[in-house]
Amino acid sequence: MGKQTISLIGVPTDIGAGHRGAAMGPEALRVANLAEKLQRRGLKVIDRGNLQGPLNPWLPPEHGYRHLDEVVAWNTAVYTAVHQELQAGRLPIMLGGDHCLAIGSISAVARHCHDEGKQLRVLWLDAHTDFNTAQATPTGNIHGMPVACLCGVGPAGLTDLSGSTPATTPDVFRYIGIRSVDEDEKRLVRGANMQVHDMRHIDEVGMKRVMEEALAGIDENTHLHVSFDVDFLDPSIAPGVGTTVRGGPNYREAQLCMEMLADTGRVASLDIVELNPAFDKRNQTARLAVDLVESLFGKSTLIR
Ligand code: EXY
Ligand code: MN
Ligand code: MN
Ligand code: MN
Repeated sequence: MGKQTISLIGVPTDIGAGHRGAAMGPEALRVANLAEKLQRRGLKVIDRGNLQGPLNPWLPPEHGYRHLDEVVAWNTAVYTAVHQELQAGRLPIMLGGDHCLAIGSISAVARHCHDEGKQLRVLWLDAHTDFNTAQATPTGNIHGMPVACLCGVGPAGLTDLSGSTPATTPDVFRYIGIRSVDEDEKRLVRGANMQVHDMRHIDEVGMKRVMEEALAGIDENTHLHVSFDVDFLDPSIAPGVGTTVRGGPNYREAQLCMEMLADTGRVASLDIVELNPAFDKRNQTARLAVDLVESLFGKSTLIR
């Protein structure tokens, strides 16, 4: 296979989040030289610039959702942009923005996989399971709901983006790094029989075995999508997120996770979400995210 062309799609909004600032994520990743670092790896990179959508009105939830109309508008734009890049044979990287935007990106990936007869596997790197519903959510923030929406549980405008509902099913997801799940959400995650590699499991068996488990069953027909919520990382190395939860993967654990994903050769789309420069120090979290993404695209410390 020849070298891939990567498309960067900026999505500057915090419309689904509980803190303002993730709208500045795309520019922080550009300032941290994301495109240049990937180009230095021999990849072709096209920066598509930023999508546009409604401003954040910063209102309380209605019927269990905050800013539902605006979230639908942003995700519709993400769906169209990501799908277009996939259809053209390019590898889209969606630069969030908050994690609600993965509804649009993964709906596009699911549609593409369905049309191409590919098997989809989604690696969800996150402190949270993002499996809430309007009834279960303690906040109404839709960035806590994308996985549920992708599995068909949520409002019509978010569950039907791909043209068929559900966009995908619980069995395609592998959660890595989980350490904060709401009580009602836990019941939903268990009920859907989701595969959860939580921090306790990483502590007990190590990142290597966790990644082997999460990648089991993939083959040459698999489209691997990585949804990288930066709050996956331990806050001591990644303070630039709105929803820090202590006890996350350290630098080497995160690198090994990315390196093992790269080794598969099957990564075909990526979200980088929840980076919040308003909480960051000297753009260090953006620079760390870029460092990890370089590893996801093959940078290695190996000399053999
Ligand atoms: N579970 C909480 C909620 O639903 O409000 C927190 C969700 C945080 C979601 C972050 C982005 O991963
Ligand atoms: Mn394709
Ligand atoms: Mn998330
Ligand atoms: Mn999270």
